[in-house]
Amino acid sequence: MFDTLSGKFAEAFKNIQGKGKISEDNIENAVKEVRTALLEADVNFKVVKEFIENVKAKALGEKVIRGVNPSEQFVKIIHDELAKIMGEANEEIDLNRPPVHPILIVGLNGAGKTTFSGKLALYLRSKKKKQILLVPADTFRPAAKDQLQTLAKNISIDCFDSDLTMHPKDIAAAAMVEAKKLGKDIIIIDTAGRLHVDEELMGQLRDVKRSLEKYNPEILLVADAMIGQESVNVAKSFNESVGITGVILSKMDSDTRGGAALSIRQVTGVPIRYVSAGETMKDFELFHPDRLAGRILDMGDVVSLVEKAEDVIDKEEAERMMKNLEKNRFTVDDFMKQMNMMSKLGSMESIMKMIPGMGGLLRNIGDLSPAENEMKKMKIIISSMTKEEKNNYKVMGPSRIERVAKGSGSTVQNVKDFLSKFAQMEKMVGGMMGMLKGGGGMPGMDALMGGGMPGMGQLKGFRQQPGQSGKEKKKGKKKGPWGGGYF
Ligand SMILES: Nc1nc2c(ncn2[C@@H]2O[C@H](COP(=O)(O)OP(=O)(O)OP(=O)(O)O)[C@@H](O)[C@H]2O)c(=O)[nH]1
Ligand SMILES: [Mg+2]
Repeated sequence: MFDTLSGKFAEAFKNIQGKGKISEDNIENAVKEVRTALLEADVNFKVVKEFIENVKAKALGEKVIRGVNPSEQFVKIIHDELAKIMGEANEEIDLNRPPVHPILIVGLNGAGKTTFSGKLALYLRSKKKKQILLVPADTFRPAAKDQLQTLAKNISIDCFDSDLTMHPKDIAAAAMVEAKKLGKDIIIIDTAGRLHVDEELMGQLRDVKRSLEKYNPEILLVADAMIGQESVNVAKSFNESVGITGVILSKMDSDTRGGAALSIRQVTGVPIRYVSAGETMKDFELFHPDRLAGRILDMGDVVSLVEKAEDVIDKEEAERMMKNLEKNRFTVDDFMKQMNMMSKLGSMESIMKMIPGMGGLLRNIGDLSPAENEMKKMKIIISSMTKEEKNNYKVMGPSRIERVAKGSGSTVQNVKDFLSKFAQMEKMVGGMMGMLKGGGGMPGMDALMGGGMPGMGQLKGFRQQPGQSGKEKKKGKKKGPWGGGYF
């Protein structure tokens, strides 16, 4: 997502690097490149035009701030304007409405309505402590009811047993009654999709909306980010014919150029509220324009990374590990648990993109899958080890090594390699803890990130790639606490 756009922006900013101050002359090329980058990302041309005018006006009106160089100033202007066109800050749905509050999910065929209905239900229950009833109301395609029921069962959320011979507006009314009886706070109504914006469907949705009018329903449009500009037109049509209160961008994990995210708010005036990014129920995020602008400009998104980490990291487990580390104990079992926590945060690539400056580095590296595969192989080897072995790998003699190799479908050499790498890591961890106790201070973020994350050692070989700044090259030579390059 946004990879090409980020790369193009980085190129554009080179135009002003090293310039004394921003002038009409020296920003001309940069602005031109920014414009092309946005158009190529499939951003609506009117949005681009306004964006460029605002950027120019701001850049030329900007006072020269002592100590801030022009290219940094320019990047800041672009950042703020990007956030502005996407809506500045997150606008979540109003959750303080009296129960039962209806949420209607609408959108084209296959946009991801049913999937999103499940994700939203799960989020509202686990984060907002709301009682939810899911309501299938797709009367065009009977199998849609089964799909929602199965999904609801998987996440243990109640699903209304809709009578599909009824009009969706009557289904909604019946569901409201049932929800009140069950003490629910919110009902999420999953509606039918059509291939194109179609008057019959629009009429039906208007009827449902009208029947719920007194409850002030939330009408959320699920827009497929993969179809770019087209999803902007869809949002416009739905808003004009039904009236929507929010947009959800779905399939943001796919190879989208970003046009939908950057245009919809500006074109329709309706806020983008959530992002659906993946097929599992947890691939759900609040839409934060400011953070997204940061990600697009390779500034990372540390706030989201920390929030995510707080969500998935088991605090007690982490504290137990820390205590062990203080006693200079670092076992294979600990290593496995750390790797599992990492995987819960997402793919290595998605984590790295949230770290400032890593986006550019990633573009040079290209593919992180070798490191990711290496991690998978290690996990398989570890899972073939016994508890005793995981607690003390030094008991691993030739016969145990052979058994683990067989059990994990790897070679004796693979297992030996893993053990020697682990021995190295253990030594490094010991060294790091000694340093901490000796008052040497925390190793810097760079050290932690450079070699501390399992799999990151893989990056070492790529650090000397052309196009990198001298600063990054120098950083690459530093060794992480676990030594880096242990793959
Ligand atoms: N990669 C990815 N796939 C998604 C996402 N959301 C939905 N999908 C997939 O897209 C397909 C359609 O999703 P549904 O949720 O059934 O879409 P829908 O809008 O309910 O479709 P209809 O009810 O037929 O109109 C399914 O294969 C989903 O797994 C997403 O955020 N990312
Ligand atoms: Mg559906």
